[in-house]
Amino acid sequence: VAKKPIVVSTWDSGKTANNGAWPVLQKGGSALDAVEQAGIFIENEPSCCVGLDGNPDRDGYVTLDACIMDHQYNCGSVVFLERIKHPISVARKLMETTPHVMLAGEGAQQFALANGFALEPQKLSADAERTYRQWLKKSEYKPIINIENQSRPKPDRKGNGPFAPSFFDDGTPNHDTMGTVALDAAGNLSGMCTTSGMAFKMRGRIGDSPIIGAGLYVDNEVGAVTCSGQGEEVIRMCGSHLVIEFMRQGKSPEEACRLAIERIVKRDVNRAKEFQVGFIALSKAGEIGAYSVQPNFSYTVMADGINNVTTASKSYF
Ligand code: SD4
Repeated sequence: VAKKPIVVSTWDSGKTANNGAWPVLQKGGSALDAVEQAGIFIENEPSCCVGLDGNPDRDGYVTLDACIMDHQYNCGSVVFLERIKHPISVARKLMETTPHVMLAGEGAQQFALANGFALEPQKLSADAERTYRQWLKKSEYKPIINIENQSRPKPDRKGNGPFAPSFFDDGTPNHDTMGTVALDAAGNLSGMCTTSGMAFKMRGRIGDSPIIGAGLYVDNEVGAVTCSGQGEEVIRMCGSHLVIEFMRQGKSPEEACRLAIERIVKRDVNRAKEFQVGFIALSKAGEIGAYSVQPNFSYTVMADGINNVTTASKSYF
């Protein structure tokens, strides 16, 4: 159990997200403000996996999904959003100023523009452009198992940078999502998830990340859960909500994540060898747990001002 406030984010690049959240939490700010800042920080990070610098869909367009949820079941989500830098803030605006929970595509973009968000140029980052061109040679959609830490070399193209970018030197896409959950000094939980989605997805494809109950769920009586990996597998089991319900039944965060992963794998164990899903869970009491299908699912915990990358100690395979 870590001392609150606490912020936990997926992957090594969770360090950047946590760095956005921490100043808010440290000052006694709300978990909601903290997770929004986490989203903004990671959406601003050019060498990381989410936001407008992420990988495009198979037609060459970056389409973004994000959601946010507070301690009172308020939630907001935007999907298939193009040319807007901070989908997480659009999701929050939607949550706070409209009766709706989800907005898609053109409507989401219109809403963003009406609320003062700028329309960014339609263009790929240099890295995404290079990766996309390479992908076009075969144009084969094949989600890559997200793995960081020990099993692959740290893929730093420029020879620096503390975390894995959205693709490796050989052009293989890495992950493309950031999930963050936080517990503030007042004892309230919130969470967010932001993504450019699986690289080279079909145009219009939506994963789990912006779906409340799949990529994110917060129940202030119980805990906050988010995840990363193959979104379709998470959606069919309502992954994050499932973890919360196991926690409500008294399971620890790690056990709850394990049970949800087992549910996902059980559908087809052989197929599960080909994909990754990893959950992180933070309980109301400040316990943290994680579990994944494949080994080496990393996440980053910040408490007491220390931002620490760790790897889920257990996985299904
Ligand atoms: C998706 N869950 O769009 C996201 C992808 C992801 O690391 O998590 N990548 O399905």
